[in-house]
Amino acid sequence: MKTLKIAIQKSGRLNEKSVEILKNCGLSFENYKSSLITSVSNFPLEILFLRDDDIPEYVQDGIADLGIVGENVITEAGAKVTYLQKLGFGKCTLKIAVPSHSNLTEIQQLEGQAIATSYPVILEKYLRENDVKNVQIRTISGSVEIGPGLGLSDAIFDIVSTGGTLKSNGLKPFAEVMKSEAVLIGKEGIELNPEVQELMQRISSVLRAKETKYVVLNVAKSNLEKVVSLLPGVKSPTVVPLHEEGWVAVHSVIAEQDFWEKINSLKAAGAQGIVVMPIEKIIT
Ligand code: PRT
Ligand code: ZN
Repeated sequence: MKTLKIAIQKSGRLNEKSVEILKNCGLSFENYKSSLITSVSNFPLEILFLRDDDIPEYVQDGIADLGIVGENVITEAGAKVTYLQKLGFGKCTLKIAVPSHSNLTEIQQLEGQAIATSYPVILEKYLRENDVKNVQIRTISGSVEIGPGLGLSDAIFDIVSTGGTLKSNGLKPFAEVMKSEAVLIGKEGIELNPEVQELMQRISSVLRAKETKYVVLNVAKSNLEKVVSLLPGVKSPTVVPLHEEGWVAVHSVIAEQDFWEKINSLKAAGAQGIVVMPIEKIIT
């Protein structure tokens, strides 16, 4: 059996969730902060811990078979890799931001201005596609948001998630350029051998479980149809009789996303004693 290698971020925003997803896949490994490589004891896999910027090239060059990294980093590196799965964490948006007092309204008005960024490739492509000319792109490796305050640039192009950093530096979002999240990547033309497929299936089942909750509730038989019509379940809801005549318990799975709305409609339809539990995995 071939031992696969997967590259994940050593430390930083994606590290914890990357480790968590692999552990939730049932992979058993030591996660020492000092180690650069670790072996999984119950799956033919080695984990490489790297700077996120290095992950796309490692995968492109086949040093690692797989990687977990932000789409922004892959696009910036221009790496030729295959996207295998979106992972639902590390979500952010890359935006151009300008000083809060600025009255720019059109991106064409950025002509002749200086923009500070750590993502010159993505910015350059965006400006080219939108036919904005003569922009000076000032590439800096960090703390981009202080650029306008220091007189280094008129605007910035950076990652925004809550927007708090922009605000506290007297900036406001101006144009949204790219959305990003952590993805599982493989070498271009990666052979989807049984080990790779097994790992991808495990990741999918962990992600599916995360997006859903297990719900058990009691309902009078007279309200059963109304309640069941609100519940999809994996196939369809399970209905079991209660000891009390005329009552049943319904077991089902609901999406995390419309959780509160669903619970309120279930209550309105006559559901009682609603118990909600996390799901570890869903194998289909
Ligand atoms: O050391 P290494 O090179 O591995 O890590 P790094 O320092 O380059 O990256 P790291 O760990 O900061 O981020 C890794 C990845 O997380 C990024 O490439 C993105 O894909 C993703 N991500 C998600 C973010 C954010 N959200 C985020 N908010 N990366 C950075 N930020 C920063 C942003 O640069 C800005 O300074 O957070 C600030 C803005 O946050 P808000 O919430 O104030 O808007
Ligand atoms: Zn980095």
